[in-house]
Amino acid sequence: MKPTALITGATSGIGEATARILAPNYRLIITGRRKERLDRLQSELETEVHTLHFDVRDRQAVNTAIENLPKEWKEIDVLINNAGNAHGLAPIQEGNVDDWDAMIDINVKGLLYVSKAVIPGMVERKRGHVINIGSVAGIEAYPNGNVYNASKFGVNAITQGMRLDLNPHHIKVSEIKPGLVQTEFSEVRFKGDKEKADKVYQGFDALQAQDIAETIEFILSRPAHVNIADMLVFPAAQASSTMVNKSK
Ligand code: NDP
Ligand code: 8X3
Repeated sequence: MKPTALITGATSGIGEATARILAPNYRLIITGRRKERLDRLQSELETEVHTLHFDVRDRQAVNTAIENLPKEWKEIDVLINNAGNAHGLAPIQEGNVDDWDAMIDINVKGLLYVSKAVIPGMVERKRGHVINIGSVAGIEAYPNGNVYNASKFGVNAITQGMRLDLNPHHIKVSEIKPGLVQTEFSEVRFKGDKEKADKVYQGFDALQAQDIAETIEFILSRPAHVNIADMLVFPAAQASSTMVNKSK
């Protein structure tokens, strides 16, 4: 039987592309809040798919969904903690506290809730692989990024901690830190302002979700004795959080 991978945030961007690329070799548990998108993706993927519909901020909903997985879906081999977003882009003194709550609650606490629901089973089985989607924003702050940066620095710290704590249990832990990827990310950050979002990716060739999905596939396809612990992936035009060559 194919191994089972659970992907959070599979309704768009990196998570959706990852589901599509893993489908030939994995059974998939795909999760997100937008149920109709999960249903559509399920109908398009040529593998066994189970959908779970929850907000990662809702600890009870996360636990209930994962505890009540049908028996044949309980053994999760791969967890891809991808769900997340930026909300707003403002100097610290002008930041919207609801945006701050959303970023900490989704990107940090949501990742922890899903991990806590899935990892104990991996420990019991003494096998598994956790891939956390961090960001260049988690190793280098940028102007107005403040709390989004904090959330991704948090993901970086959690990944390092997971790798130490899960080492005795034969569980691999990896982090991918993408630079600028053209997804729904900026539309969410700018609260649906598509024009503003599109500007982020003008003047250079941004990464596409497929590029990150391919790195996930690469990490998962290494032999059992290899763990790609950490990967920083930029578009060729990007040199740092703040330096992008937009002269195209
Ligand atoms: P998208 O906005 O396209 O996708 C975000 C995904 O996260 C969606 O499937 C969304 O599903 C899910 N999600 C968001 N909030 C919640 C929530 N509260 N509960 C459950 N699911 C949620 O963005 P990306 O694909 O770009 O983002 C994926 C990850 O990559 C994020 O962690 C992001 O921080 C990270 N990243 C993105 C970069 C970029 O430039 N795009 C660069 C570096 C890292 P739904 O709305 O249906 O719940
Ligand atoms: C997403 C990349 O630079 O917009 O994490 O923060 S950035």
